[in-house]
Amino acid sequence: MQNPPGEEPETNLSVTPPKKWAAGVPAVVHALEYSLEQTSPRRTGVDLLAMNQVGGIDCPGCAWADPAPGQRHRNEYCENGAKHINDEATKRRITADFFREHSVSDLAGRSDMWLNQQGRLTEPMIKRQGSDHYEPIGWNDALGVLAGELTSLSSPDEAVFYTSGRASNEAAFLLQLFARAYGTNNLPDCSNMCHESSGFALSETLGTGKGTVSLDDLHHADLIFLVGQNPGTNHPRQLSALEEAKRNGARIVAVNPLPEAGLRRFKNPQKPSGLIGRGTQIADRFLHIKPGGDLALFQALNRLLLEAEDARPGTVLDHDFIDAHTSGFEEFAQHARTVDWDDVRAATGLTREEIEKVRDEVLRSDRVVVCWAMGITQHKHGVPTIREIVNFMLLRGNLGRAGTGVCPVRGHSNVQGDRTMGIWEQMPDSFLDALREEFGFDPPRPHGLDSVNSIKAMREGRVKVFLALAGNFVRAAPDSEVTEEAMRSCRLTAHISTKLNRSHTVCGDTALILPTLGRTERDVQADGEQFVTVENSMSEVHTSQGRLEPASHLLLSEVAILCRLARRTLGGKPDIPWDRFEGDYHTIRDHISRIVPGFHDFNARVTRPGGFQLPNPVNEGVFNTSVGKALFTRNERVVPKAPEGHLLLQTLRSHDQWNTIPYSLDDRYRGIHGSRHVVLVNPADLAGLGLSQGDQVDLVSVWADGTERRARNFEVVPYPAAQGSAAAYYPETNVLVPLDSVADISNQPTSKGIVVRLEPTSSRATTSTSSVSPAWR
Ligand SMILES: Nc1nc2c(c(=O)[nH]1)N[C@H]1C(S)=C(S)[C@@H](COP(=O)(O)OP(=O)(O)OC[C@H]3O[C@@H](n4cnc5c(=O)[nH]c(N)nc54)[C@H](O)[C@@H]3O)O[C@H]1N2
Ligand SMILES: Nc1nc2c(c(=O)[nH]1)N[C@H]1C(S)=C(S)[C@@H](COP(=O)(O)OP(=O)(O)OC[C@H]3O[C@@H](n4cnc5c(=O)[nH]c(N)nc54)[C@H](O)[C@@H]3O)O[C@H]1N2
Ligand code: SF4
Ligand SMILES: [Mo]
Repeated sequence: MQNPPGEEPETNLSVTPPKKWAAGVPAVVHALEYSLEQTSPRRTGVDLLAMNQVGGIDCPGCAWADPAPGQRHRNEYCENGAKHINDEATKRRITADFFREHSVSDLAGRSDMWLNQQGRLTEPMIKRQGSDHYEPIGWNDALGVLAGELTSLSSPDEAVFYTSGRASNEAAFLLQLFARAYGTNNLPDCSNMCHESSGFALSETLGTGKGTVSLDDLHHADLIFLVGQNPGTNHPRQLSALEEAKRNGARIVAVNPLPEAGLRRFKNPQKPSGLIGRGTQIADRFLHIKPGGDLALFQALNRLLLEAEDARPGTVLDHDFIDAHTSGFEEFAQHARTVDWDDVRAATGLTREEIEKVRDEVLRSDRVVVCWAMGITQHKHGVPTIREIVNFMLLRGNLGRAGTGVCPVRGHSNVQGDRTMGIWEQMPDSFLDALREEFGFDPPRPHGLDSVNSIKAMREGRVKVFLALAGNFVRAAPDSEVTEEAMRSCRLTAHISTKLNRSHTVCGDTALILPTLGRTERDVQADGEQFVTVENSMSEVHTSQGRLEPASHLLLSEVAILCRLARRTLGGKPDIPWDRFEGDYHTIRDHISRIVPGFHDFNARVTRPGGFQLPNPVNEGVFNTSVGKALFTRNERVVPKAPEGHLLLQTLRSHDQWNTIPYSLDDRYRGIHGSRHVVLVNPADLAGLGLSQGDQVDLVSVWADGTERRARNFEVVPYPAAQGSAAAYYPETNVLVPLDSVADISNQPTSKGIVVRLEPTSSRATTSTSSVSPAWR
């Protein structure tokens, strides 16, 4: 039996015990293996030493912050950063011959991994209506086709402009400027599927959508929570910060349905002791929580803190802070006292004693930081969960002081910067007013379409043109079959990309591939060599400058593509100096400095070593909420439940993938080798379901409207997942997430917490052979 298109047909699973530590010698060796295979050693060496250094290349991986300039290591990167950069710097090339050989239908049957491994895109290509092949096209003609479609639409709202978080600030700013000058706020982005819940919850309660901590705060916290986050795999250098915090005496509480390797021990590859020693223990306490139980956990902790205050008045809560800076305490407290311990137990799977021990940790700690990521945001109740975390922080004034704060750990290297630059379908009037002042046109005011609503609009024929600045929309989005049908119903789909992916193969009547420079490459324009800028998870803005020769002389920079497209489409109205923008990126930054708060003297400040940090109002005691104070909120209780015989599935990343792109079929830290078609389930659940290790199952999700969705041929792996839960890899399981299954308020797809049943596959997959050893010892 074949796996569906986009997925590896051949698998050969073997399972070893999950690792109990992350990032030591094997991590480094593994990255080098990947580099040597994809690039020449010389090229690799040049790239890696420039990575995350002052004046060098910002790692195109995650958004973790760099240490202060004087404190950086010679090798300031992790295994994954090395893999990401080498994936871009590969020597392999996709030329016109490749597309002559492979039809679009052929490519649509290939796996994500295969498509990515074909190398860098080198020249613009078009698939014309009725044809099944991409063919070469000149830049002028390609942009002419796109501009022609855009100008022929009956309304600008019939186009959407998607952005993925690897785009630079300059490119992101230009894309939103172009879209708004053209007449639409349809600016969906990967953030709609990532930290949207964080943005909504934090803006409402604290008046800023961004995290409030710096690396220094983490280093000096007494207690750090890691909730719904897998730093060993997804933010490896966070482990160095946690190691430093522990050296300074911090304690760490990890909350996760999986005992991830990076939450246990860290062997620092940048230190001699990291190579041979036992490493640093990361979590002092591990809460093996049920998926979606975090809201109940923080509600329980908040109740315990209120009761501790009752027992010893004046010693637990920060009354000065609450009185001066918050609103809604009484209503919140009244509600919090009604938390029911049976509900908490049912929602979290944790005992009251376990939670009381965490309360004691909190009471011993003057400075607390809470970090979170997709394990929180991608639930239906992601927004209330984050609000409840904010309640928890407000109670003891753990905001705005050194060593305290909230830390939504961002994914893509510049996802936060793209938002700052205006990539959002709901930018506030203050930003739109500033655009009007600066450029003299009236940006549209009605909110545009986010990712989920874009798919709905495409499906219903309301959107006809899709342009993506980076990313792999059809694989990142939920409900894969629905999304693919929506993309195929467009008149034109176009992608500004570095590498081939499935979104190029699931296309509209006409499709364009617009190949672009990557971060690693020199970007030379009319006024000389350019750099771009990015913002990390801690709101630090700095430069990134590529050093390699471009993969092809036909590549244009993202900025150049957008400027030329804008000129062709808008024909000089409004009067925006696109030519000057293309020739010299300083001119773009000049405009940004007058539009985006915190960016004054942008060009001067960003070229200082380490760049500059954007101010966070919370750290200045300012809460720009509806009432001018931080808000306590009352959040309804949620006890996530799967019906009898079902499990709550989370879709997550392996150690060897970058979002929609698997680099290999292995997940070393979890002990999975040779296949991604696995489902990790607690042995007790397996026993209850009459399943055992190595069984082949289909994952069947059941949605409220009675429809079912199926992901075929997964091999069962017993794993220490919290009882009642299951885990399987994204994007293979996106097919299971209904388009309507979104988080309340944020409209973010619920990629965690999907109700599924495991149905034995009728005939065993003939392509799969297993040599399975127990995963859990
Ligand atoms: N190597 C690598 N690095 C990456 C990426 C990548 O694909 N590969 N992607 C980048 C991007 S865009 C992002 S957004 C980040 C994502 O970073 P993460 O959020 O760490 O990514 P996920 O793999 O989705 O893992 C979610 C974690 O939350 C846990 N979890 C799931 N459900 C729950 C729950 O209900 N409660 C709690 N407490 N925990 C839960 C899972 O077990 C897992 O450990 O990583 C970035 N970095
Ligand atoms: N089920 C499920 N779905 C999820 C998630 C999940 O946890 N579970 N996570 C969600 C999250 S957090 C995110 S962020 C999204 C990710 O969604 P996306 O950001 O859309 O996906 P990526 O896989 O990061 O995109 C990879 C592609 O980006 C292009 N690219 C890479 N570098 C560059 C560059 O420098 N310039 C340009 N122009 N293109 C470039 C390449 O062509 C590459 O193929 O997926 C979301 N979807
Ligand atoms: S932690 Fe993130 S930013 Fe740092 S080197 Fe690794 S992937 Fe790159
Ligand atoms: Mo993300």
